Amino acid sequence: MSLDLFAEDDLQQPTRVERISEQAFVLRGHALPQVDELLTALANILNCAPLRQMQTPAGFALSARLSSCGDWGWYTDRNGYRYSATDPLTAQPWPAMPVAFLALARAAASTAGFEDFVPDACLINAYAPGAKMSLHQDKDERSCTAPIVSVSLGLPAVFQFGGFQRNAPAQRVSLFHGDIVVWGGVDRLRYHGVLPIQPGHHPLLGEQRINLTLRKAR
Ligand code: MD6
Ligand code: FE
Repeated sequence: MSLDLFAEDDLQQPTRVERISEQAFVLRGHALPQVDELLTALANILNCAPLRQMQTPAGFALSARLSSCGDWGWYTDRNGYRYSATDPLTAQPWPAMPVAFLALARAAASTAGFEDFVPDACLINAYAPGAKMSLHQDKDERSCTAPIVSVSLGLPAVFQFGGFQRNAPAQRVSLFHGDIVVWGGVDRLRYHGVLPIQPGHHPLLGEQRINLTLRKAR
């Protein structure tokens, strides 16, 4: 399904909302009006909580580099996966969630039919060409009623959106700079991932893709 909407502050450019499942949507270009603000806030966050390579409990390195902001940050190392209130790398609290992130996430969630979304965690993934995210479920959050809002910036990606078991067939959805994926409700626990990022150069972000996923962790 694809319909044209005219958002209030997007300079009258049509922005498409694509439904990829019952309660999962791709909001094409919905982050574009806020990109400058998002990138300024992001640079400040990464100054305090740098991107870093993380390890799975089994000892495999994630190919994307990660950081977080908000009350809770997501972390994985040999001791397991968890949300923590402090950054293990710096022993400091994670940087605060920027108002621009909160406002964008709230608006996107509402467009997708999830009212009053107040994320308390934002996971930041940075992909260099070749980096990927294997199929996984987001199930470390305490509440499964809140949606997840995922903002794509920089190089494009092919997003895999699967079923409720890892081996179920997965749709492939191309995501571009400024696109937002929102999902929740009956689709909240679907397996999903990102195929290896293709080499390329993005005018604002260079040779990388940044993904922000905003969640309610607690
Ligand atoms: C990514 N995203 O797009 C990885 N998780 O880089 C995710 O793992 C993800 O995009 C939950 C909801 C939306 C997502
Ligand atoms: Fe995920």
